[in-house]
Amino acid sequence: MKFSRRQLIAKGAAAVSAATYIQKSSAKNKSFSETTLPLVISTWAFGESANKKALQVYKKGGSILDAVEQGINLTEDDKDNTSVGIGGLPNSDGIVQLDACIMNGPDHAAGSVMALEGIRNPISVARKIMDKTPHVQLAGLGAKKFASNHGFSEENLLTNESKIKWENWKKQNKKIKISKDNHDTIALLMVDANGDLAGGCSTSGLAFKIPGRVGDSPIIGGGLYVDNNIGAAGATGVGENILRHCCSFMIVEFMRQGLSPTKACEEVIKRAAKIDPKGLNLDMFFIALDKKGRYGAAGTNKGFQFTVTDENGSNVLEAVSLSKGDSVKEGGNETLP
Ligand code: SD4
Repeated sequence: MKFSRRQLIAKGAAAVSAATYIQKSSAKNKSFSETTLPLVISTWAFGESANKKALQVYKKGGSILDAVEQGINLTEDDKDNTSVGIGGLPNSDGIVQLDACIMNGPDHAAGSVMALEGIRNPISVARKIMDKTPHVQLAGLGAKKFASNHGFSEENLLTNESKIKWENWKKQNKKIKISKDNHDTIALLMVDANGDLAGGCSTSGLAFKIPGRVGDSPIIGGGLYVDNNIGAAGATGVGENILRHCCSFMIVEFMRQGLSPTKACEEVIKRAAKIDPKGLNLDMFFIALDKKGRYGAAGTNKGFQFTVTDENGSNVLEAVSLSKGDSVKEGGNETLP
């Protein structure tokens, strides 16, 4: 039997058990299905393999943090993804500079690395910073030295394909802009069976950026935020915009105020659009997950997909879009308690 979103609310879905929630699937997956904890959510459709890996690691006894890290490692190791890890598009000098951060809910610990060169797994370096130092963030050469001292091996991250794209960009003297082709940052959020949360975000940043430029992805509260009492949020899109509005932090704060994950993402976009001269032209996209396993997503434009995975499988869902004229899709399960 199918219920509309509002009917579900009216029917008091609060009766659903602590770890089981009904999910409204995307247009692609029209039927209702159950989701269980642990649950993983990540940006874009390619997040599916990272999500699956994260669940696998957790099921084998890894911590939620191990799950997040190793899930994201999979995307970082994928040379076909030109926005994350090896194969990432380089800066204007032709050098791949990576940004990442990781955050653990239970102890509110965080690690972050930015403008890291020559190391393919910045999320693991971020975790090492979190675990082994009194600091949260390391940048550039210091970060690289730290990584080398902790056993990370150095390699050339610029693949031939990315090099060709950079050379073409130079020839055409193109502007730095974000497009579907360079828009594949991974933010991954996980809630375990106890309701503990963790998250990570990893990117090569905007293609052909000015050397040393850092976006939102390694910034706690910008590209990622986790509050174990409430929920977690992650971002992809134009980091300059996401950063200026402290978006991931604000999403979690909106959830604290009682908004559903999807509504919290929408509200942040509306708030930013209201005060920003760019209005809705901010090119930013968010995923959010709360402690109970409710999830949602929204973006300034249509086309943003996110992937939700639990032990029953994965769903690639369409996020709500706030652009004028875009139809609003509901890819979240926030109708639940
Ligand atoms: C950045 N937010 O560095 C990243 C870019 C991105 O998919 O999300 N690309 O601004």
